[in-house]
Amino acid sequence: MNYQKRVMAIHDLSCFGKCSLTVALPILSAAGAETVALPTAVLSTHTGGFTGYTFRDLTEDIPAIVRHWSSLGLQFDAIYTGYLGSFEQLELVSQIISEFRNEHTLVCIDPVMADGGKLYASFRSDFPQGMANLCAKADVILPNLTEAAFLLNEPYREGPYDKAYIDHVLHGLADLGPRRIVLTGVWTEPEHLGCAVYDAESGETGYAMSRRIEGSYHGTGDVFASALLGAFLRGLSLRDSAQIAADFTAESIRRTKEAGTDIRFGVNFEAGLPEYTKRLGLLK
Ligand code: PXL
Repeated sequence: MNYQKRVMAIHDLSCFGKCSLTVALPILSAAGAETVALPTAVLSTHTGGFTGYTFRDLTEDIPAIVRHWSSLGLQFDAIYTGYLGSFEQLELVSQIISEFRNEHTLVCIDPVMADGGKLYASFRSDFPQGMANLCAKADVILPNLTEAAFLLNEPYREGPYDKAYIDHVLHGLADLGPRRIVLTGVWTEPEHLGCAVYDAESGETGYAMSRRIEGSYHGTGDVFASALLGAFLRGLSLRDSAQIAADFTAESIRRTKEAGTDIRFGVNFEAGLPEYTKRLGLLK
């Protein structure tokens, strides 16, 4: 009854700009999970639209941190990864999964590497193949449509999308290995934006859509993925978790747009945390 789930969150710490760990920690805490942070790098800001940011790579520290956790006998209910800066980190994460996975561990990989049809500038063109190999070890992956195209080594297609194309992408991604797929950035008409979810075991596909709010705010992929994982770890279905995460993200964007905040500064998800916690049944 009082069992608290423990998540290993493997992301960078971008000090300013609300993404990766600064988003994953508060959202997973609001979902009642214990979050153990494995920082892959420390940056003064994220890399989206800022210049002159600092970047300290922590790849060298990871093996010793993990060895210490191992010596303590720590067990994890989930391993959750986001932005990974190098091939070396892909390999390290793969080793961490092999070492810490047990039959109850959910491995959730957000293959952060691309958006809007383009690979992020910091990644080499062979990175997607390395990420596809890592995704083969996941239980759940959450690519956007650009990342999905790179994982499948197919050309990126602009929306609107039809269900036949979405099914093709979902099935192709499941063929890489993960049983559950959450494909983000899906839209069939301009008013709504959301995601498609696919469970390869049951063969079921579902959609979780929200009203579209224009503007490309930084860190929303991390807000969505963290909110979905938090809900899923509470025992909600993947589709219901996706709907809660889509609504939480859309509401955060709406609030931020209304405030006129610089799109690089991230979204005001904090104001939505009480409502999120309520929807998970944790607050009256
Ligand atoms: O939100 C994804 C992300 C995470 N971490 C860093 C980033 C980005 C996207 O640009 O730059 C450092």
